[in-house]
Amino acid sequence: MESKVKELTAEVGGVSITNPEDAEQFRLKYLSKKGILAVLFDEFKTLAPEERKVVGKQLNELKQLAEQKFAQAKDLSSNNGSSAKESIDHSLPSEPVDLGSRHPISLVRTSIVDIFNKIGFTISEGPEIEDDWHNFGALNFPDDHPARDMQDTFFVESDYAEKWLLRTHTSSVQVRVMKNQKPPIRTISPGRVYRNETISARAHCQFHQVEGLYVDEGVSFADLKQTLYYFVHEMFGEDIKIRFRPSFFPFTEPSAEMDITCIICEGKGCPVCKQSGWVEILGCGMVHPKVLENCGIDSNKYTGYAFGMGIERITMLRYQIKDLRLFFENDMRFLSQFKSVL
Ligand code: 2NM
Repeated sequence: MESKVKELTAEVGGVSITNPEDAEQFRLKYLSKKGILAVLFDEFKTLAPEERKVVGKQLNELKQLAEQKFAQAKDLSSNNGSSAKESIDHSLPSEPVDLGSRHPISLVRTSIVDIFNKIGFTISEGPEIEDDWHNFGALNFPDDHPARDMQDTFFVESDYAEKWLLRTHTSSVQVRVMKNQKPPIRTISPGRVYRNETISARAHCQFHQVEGLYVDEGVSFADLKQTLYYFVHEMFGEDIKIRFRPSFFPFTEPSAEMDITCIICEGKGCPVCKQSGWVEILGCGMVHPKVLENCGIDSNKYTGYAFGMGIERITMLRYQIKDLRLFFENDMRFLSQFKSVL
């Protein structure tokens, strides 16, 4: 057996493997379960103890040699790509990457936030599930106000005494700010809001708002108008005209709605502005003294203005989108038309 092992050691040492097929042949012949080495190890078990000592060492060396050969051959085949690698032209342009695009609501929200940031407004955010006090009570909505109706507001089932609901405006965030901070307060609250509306081209049960609030000593309606002029001119351009109409909200007194020149027809009259040349873009007013007091602010010392706008409405005007449902359907044919992420 000793000479057989020696012979085989020479044989294995002399084998040259140059391709994967040879390597596999080599493995089958020497290293597989029924290969030459396995047979030798079986034979080894039958030897006399003194013979085993010598042959065992040689046999192990043979096994190591064979395994080494096979391992080297495998290295060789995985390195074989080297010739293929050299054929890659590194100067070729790469495959185009499909970039995502920003949602139009996000684009417009970002522009609005940037415009108010520039004149010192902070951003405040708050929960989308609110209690009745933050969404209605503190904001001077009477107990029998229709907005509190199940038909208008989504209530959340709860075991608490307090009614819980999906916020119907982001004024609830500003109630929290007024409770937690001292004037001067200058903040905007962008966010998603919910109303129990029948879904159509002009209404949805979820939409987005930006509300603004400025509370300090001596804040006036003139300050409000000046801030909104600045906003409209930044957002839509210097040529846009503005008008205020008296209105009513529970949380402001006096209250107004603001129209701007219709940006579709530039004021000439079209279906979007119903031939009037004007489109409404926001509601505003002086914060009701009761609201200030409800939030722990002295209404003899401080006054404030507030405004609120729907981001969907501004986005529809900006991009001439006629159906609000498009914002919520995630149709790629719609979404991919907007500015890409980079
Ligand atoms: C609007 C219109 C008018 C408003 C009021 C307040 C608060 F919290 F200060 F009372 N925040 N936002 C407001 C005022 C919102 O949206 C059409």
